[in-house]
Amino acid sequence: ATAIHRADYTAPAYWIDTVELVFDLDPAKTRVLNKMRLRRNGDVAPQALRLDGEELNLARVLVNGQGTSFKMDGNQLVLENLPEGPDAFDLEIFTTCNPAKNTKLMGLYVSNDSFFTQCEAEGFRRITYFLDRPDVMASYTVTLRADKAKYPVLLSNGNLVEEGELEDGRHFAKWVDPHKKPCYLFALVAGQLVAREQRIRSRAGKDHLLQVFVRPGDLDKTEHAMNSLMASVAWDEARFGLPLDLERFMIVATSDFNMGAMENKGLNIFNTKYVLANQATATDADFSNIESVVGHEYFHNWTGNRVTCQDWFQLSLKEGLTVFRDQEFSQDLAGSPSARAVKRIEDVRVLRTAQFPEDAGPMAHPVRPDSYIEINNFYTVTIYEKGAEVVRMMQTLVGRDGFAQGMKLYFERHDGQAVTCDDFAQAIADANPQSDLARLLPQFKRWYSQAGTPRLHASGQYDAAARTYTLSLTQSCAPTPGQALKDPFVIPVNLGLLDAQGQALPLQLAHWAQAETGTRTFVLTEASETLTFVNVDSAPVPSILRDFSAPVVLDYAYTDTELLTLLAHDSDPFNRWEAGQRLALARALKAIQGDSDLAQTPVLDDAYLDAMRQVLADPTLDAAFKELVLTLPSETYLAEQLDVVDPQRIHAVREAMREQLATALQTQWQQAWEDNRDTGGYRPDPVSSGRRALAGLALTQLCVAARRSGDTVWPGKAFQRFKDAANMTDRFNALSALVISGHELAAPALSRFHALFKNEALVIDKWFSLQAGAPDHGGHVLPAVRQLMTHPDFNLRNPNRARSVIFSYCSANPGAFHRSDAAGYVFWADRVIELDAINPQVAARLARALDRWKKLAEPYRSAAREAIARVAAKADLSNDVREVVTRALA
Ligand code: DPP
Ligand code: ZN
Repeated sequence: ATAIHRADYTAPAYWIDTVELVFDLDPAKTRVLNKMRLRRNGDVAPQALRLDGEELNLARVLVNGQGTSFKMDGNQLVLENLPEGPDAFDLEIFTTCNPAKNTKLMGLYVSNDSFFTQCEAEGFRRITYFLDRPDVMASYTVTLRADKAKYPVLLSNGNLVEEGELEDGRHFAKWVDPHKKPCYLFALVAGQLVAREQRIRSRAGKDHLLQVFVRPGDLDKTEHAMNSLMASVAWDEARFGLPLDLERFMIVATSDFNMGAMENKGLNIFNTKYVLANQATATDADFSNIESVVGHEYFHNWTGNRVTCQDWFQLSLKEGLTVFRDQEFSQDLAGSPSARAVKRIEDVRVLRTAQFPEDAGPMAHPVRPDSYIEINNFYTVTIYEKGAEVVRMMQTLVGRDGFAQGMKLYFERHDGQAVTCDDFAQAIADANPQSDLARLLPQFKRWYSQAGTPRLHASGQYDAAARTYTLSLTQSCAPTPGQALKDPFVIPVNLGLLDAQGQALPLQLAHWAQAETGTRTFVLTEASETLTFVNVDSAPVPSILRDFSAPVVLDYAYTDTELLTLLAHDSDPFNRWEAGQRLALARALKAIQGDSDLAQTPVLDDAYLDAMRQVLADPTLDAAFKELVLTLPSETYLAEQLDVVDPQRIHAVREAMREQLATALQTQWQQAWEDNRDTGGYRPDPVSSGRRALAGLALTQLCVAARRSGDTVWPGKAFQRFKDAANMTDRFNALSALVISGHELAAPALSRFHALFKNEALVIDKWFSLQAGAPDHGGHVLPAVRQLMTHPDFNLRNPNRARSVIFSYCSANPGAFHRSDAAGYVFWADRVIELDAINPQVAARLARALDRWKKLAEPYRSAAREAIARVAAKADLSNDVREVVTRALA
């Protein structure tokens, strides 16, 4: 496998204007007739046509209806004797493939007796020979033929123009997509499906048909997805003036899917996990994820499909922007400032627990990478979530209206094109010529080219006599693979100052005519800068990086007193939450780095516990916010703060903190439970789901406290709640409380849960995941995981199921995975190898579980390296896994 470099990009030697595809669908042998109209790209020197293909059986190639000579070069079909000159010519290729044997779930595959496709990034070449690159955009006409009884529904992109009967019980459907598209947006679906339908009229007065297709029996779980789709259509028109450009927009759910969902033009294909929900089977988190993923895929229709990527190095052009859009969508739907802040905190938590480690590890890469071996490995939190932060910073620098203007210019310039991240940034800047973004654009774009999480070091100096406050800001960024030195970034720093009582202080720089109140954005561009504020009446507490205005680590030596002030009074909810996290973090790190006996020396002091008591009892705070503040930093986040990681010590300290918080705040937890246990008729809105989240945390804490005291009342109540709950959120939270607290009632509850939901695959995923992710008590989790893998419901070939057991253990349960006997790593290596033979994309994700092995303390470090080396020593690894383990060992 060789690396592909961004610098090597050249335009395609041929354009494909039209594609006519005819499929004879059969699980074991599907026949594909591909008739294309091509022409030479006059801008490129004449050369052979090289078409990509993978695992195809080639039967025939015709040029302008005549047989022609061709040769194979690896996976490419090479045609050298094509008509010369600028005229278009026809190329007809006839191939067959075997969808039933396609366990990679890329290209055309069978799931539950239906056909689905996944073509992003390079799956179309598994369907037919093609110029499988996003800058080749063509018009598609697709005819599907299949047995009518087995495959009554036949779908592809665009509009249905014809359908009818064929002989032998077969039928056909013909679809025409009115928009040109790159082949990664091609899709087809065939099977026994039913649809929820909704007709809508847009603001512009156009009528559209929306459909959500699922297997018969799942129709009662499609209402939320449809509502989310309607909300998405309305939002994109209202916020960005972007209408739905198709008469018909379809979503189809499949239970076998590598990713979350896919934005194929007019025919989105979704993992069932992000479509199916009703209150009996889905949690509030599921409802919220469905809303954002439906939004995300829908928003791609403009940011991704109408304007697509020139090459896959530009992936964040569509993904960072579309994540930003789905985040804004969810925030706008959430409504209240508090609910918006909750969403922001959740998003930042993902960034910090997943992207920051990626940026500090062996797979670190810029938002726009310079090279890759396997593009599937670059669908990362850096491309998606950090990419979204980069777009968010642009909006901060040009303002919300300025950003909307920038988007408008972007579409005016580039609609129908395949473009680059530069083109996007240029459009936003050009629409805002007076902005800091326009002034600083080349430097700002370092966010696209430099990997690594910058550190922002801040320190403050108050001069009482001069009534000045000097804030020094210094930035740095650690080396990442291939990038030893970094130039300074453009960092928008949202700032406010508080006095010791928590009142906002006016902000006034020396050269300002007057003071400002509230939050101001200061744009840091140098390695070091100082801000001197004048007319400052008392020593301020700085509230830095409000709303997390840049994806950086902020170092500021806050005192406890300052943090308590921010926690109690900051007008910025994000920094209130952050202050609480910093208080917990400082205590956790001290205990982790010390060697105290945790049974003797409490990790948490009264100052912290009192502050948390006050938060819990504060009637002005929303339950959702309280739940976030009262949730301790994760083990993964704690590990990232340390140079040398002892996962067992981290786990022990965090568990001790949890127990202490549970015991010391029992009265308040009981009150929180009583106040929030009944949220009335189920609605997945932010207020009531916040209340359920807080009630769930309270119940867990009360069961944890009971474990300590031996009390049986709260576990009994949790069991009762588990049995009586009127919705999955409450039921699952009660079950989790028993599992997390390690109570003996967990076992009967788990078996009852399985019996209740044995026919609901997504609920059974939760059942597996909860057990594989449970806090380890004396090493019990790994044997339990091995046992789960022998359960009749376990199936390694189904990505959701594999993730629910193996990933929940290896990637999401550090305290159970990092065992001093190395058995967790042995298990990991075996599963990576086993999965790689089935589905390399999923295997490579699992391979990333040991990304941060170099930080581990002994004996974990050596054992982890040995496990990675064992995987790397395997001769026939996929490119996907090979790239991950090679980089890990480098
Ligand atoms: N493009 C898909 C998404 O992020 C993933 N392949 O929506
Ligand atoms: Zn996307």
